[in-house]
Amino acid sequence: MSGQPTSRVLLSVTGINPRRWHQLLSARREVVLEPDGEADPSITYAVVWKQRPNVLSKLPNLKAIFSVGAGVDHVFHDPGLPDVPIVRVVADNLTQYMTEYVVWRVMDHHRQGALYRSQQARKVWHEPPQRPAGDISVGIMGLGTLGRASATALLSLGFRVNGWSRTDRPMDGVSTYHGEAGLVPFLNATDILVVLLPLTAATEGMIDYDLLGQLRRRNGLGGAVLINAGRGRLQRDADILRALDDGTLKEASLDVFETEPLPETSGLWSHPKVFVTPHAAATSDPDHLVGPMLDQMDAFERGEPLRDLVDREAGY
Ligand code: NDP
Ligand code: OXD
Repeated sequence: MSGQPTSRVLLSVTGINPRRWHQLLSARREVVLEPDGEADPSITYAVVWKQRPNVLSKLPNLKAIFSVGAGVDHVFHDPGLPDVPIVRVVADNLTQYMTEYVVWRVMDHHRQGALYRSQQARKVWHEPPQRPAGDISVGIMGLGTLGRASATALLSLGFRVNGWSRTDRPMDGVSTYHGEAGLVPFLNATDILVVLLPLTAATEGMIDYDLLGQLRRRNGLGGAVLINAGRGRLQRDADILRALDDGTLKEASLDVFETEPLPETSGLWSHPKVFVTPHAAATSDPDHLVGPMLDQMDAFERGEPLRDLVDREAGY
């Protein structure tokens, strides 16, 4: 870096261990671990996960913010967020993890994992009827990077796939719907709902009792299923419990929750129809993500445009 003006990276993360991120970023850039670096004019990039509010706004020469996650709601929490480009994670490795999670959970519901686990606990030898994947429609809310990869994998397994997005996103083999007008027709044609939406002002709280009531329940599964790996605040936890208890929902797989970690008092932990994972569907792995982040910083300094930019207006 000798001969060049110093261009340092601020690492500001909450709730994740910064050690590996720090180590890998430091291989090619000088890194300042927040709370150091306040108002430091040599900092030009910030790498963040739930950054401490009002820290970025004090950096006079900040040029871009890199989110450690694909979702960026955590970046927008900051009331003093400076008006610089925000880059989010779009990476094969993360997409693969999410695709695996979606396929795993869809297959488990489709192949009646909950029933077999309960039968095994009671030493019951009983074979329920089987049905082909083609009898089941999986509806993916959020047909973006992760939704499209999941749709491709599910199609290859023989499921019927529906997709819902904000704008029109045609996809071969998928019945696509978009916008407010497309929502109810999409839900009415869906047996297993997979939520891969970002958390924005438009999507917050939308997975509620009324929405779940629109899913198709008279189907080969014997009920409607919810899988949410998007964000917890898209859903109303209490509405999910109500829907499970009155049969509006047959089962749910939840990776994300209104409050994380999921409080011990939540009825979701011990509900027999719920499968809980701790926001672990697709981990941001620094060994896969730091290299491309550093490459982007280098390319930006050569005058190339940044990729995977967040649309601040849309909020994702
Ligand atoms: P993308 O931005 O690629 O896709 C988002 C999709 O949601 C797009 O299809 C978009 O529509 C759609 N969408 C956004 N707002 C609305 C709306 N108001 N109405 C209808 N559709 C809407 O994001 P990714 O696929 O990369 O990631 C999705 C989310 O997954 C992340 O935001 C994050 O919250 C979550 N995530 C969770 C992880 C976990 O471990 N649980 C890991 C990684 C991500 P359009 O195509 O028209 O823009
Ligand atoms: C993400 C996440 O947004 O891990 O990438 O939740």
